[in-house]
Amino acid sequence: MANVRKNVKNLFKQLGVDDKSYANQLVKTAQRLLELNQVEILSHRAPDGDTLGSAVALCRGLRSLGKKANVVCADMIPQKYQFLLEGLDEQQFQPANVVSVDIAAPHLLGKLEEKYAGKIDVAIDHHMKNSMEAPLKWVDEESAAVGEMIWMLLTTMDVKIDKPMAEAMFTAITTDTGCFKYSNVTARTHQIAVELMKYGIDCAGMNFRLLDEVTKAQLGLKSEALSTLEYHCDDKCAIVTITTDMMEKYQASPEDTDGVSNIPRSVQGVQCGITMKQVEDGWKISIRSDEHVNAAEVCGKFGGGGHARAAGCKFTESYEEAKQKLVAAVEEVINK
Ligand SMILES: [Mn+2]
Repeated sequence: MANVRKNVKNLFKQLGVDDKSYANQLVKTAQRLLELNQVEILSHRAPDGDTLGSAVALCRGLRSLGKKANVVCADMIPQKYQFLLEGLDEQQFQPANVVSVDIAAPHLLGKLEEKYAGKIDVAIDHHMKNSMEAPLKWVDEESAAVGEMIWMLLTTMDVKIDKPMAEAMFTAITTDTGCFKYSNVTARTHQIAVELMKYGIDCAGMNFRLLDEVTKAQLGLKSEALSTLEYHCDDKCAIVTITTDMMEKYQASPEDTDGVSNIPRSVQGVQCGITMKQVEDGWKISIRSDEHVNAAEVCGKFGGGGHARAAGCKFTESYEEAKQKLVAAVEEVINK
C-alpha cells in the first residue's frame, strides 16, 4: 500500500507547495481512491478534453493497481478524443463506487443525473462553484485542469504512470488551458507538463489535433457566425450568434462550435466575448472575458456559472430578449 502521506510530502517539495490543508485534501482523496475497487468514473455531459482526459487517466491508473474501473459519460465521445479510449475496453463488473471528475453540478451529468445524483462517493473538480453532493469532495480552483489534480493523485497513489495515462492528462491540461495560454495556468501547470513530457508523448501532434485542426463544418460555421458579430457596451462586449439553421447547413455537431466561442473575446478592446447558440428550447450562452469582467458573475445572474474567465448560462427567452438581458448584465459588471 502506498505511503500516501509521505508521497504527498515529497511531491509538494518537488512542486514547491507548502500548504497543510491542501496536502490533507490530497492525502484524504488519494487514500479514499485506494480503498475503492469497482469504480465508475463519471465525465460531464458534452464531454471536453479535461473531463475525458482526467477520467481516462484515473481509470487507467486504478486498473494498473488491479482495480476494476470504467469511464462513464452521458454523451458521445467527440471524435478528436476517441484516441484516449483506445485499448480501454469496458470491464464487466458490479459497480460499487462512483467518482466524478470535472463535474461542477448534478445537472451536468446530463441524462445520467437521475441514475447517479446522490450516489457519488468522490467528487474531484476545479470549478469555483461546485454543487455536487458527495461524502468526499476535493475542489481545487488553483488547478487549471482537473488533469493536474489527477496527476497529483496518481503520483501520490504510487501508480506507475505510462504513456497513455500521460497523454490523457496532457489532453486534459492543454485543452482546459487553450494550450497553456489562459490565465488559469500556473507554474505548477507547467511543472506537471514537464513530468508528462518525460513519457515521450507527442505534444505538438496532440496540440494540433486537439486545438488547431478544424473540420470543414467548423470552418463553414465559423465564417457564418462571424457575419453575425456585433458590439455593445462601448465596444467592450462582442457577441456572435450560432443558429440551428447554420448548424443544419453545415451538418455541424455540437463540438463543431468549439472554435467560435473564443472569437469575440479576441477582438482588441473587448472585455467580454459572448457566443449565443440556439438550442431546442432557447439560447445557450458562453462567455469568455478578460480581467475586467467576471464571466461567472454575469452567468450567475441567470442561474449559470463556471470560471472567472469562462462561464455559461441558458435563456429560454426570445433571441432579442435574451440578448438585451445579457448586455444589461455585462454593462452592470463592466461599470462596477
Ligand atoms: Mn475542467
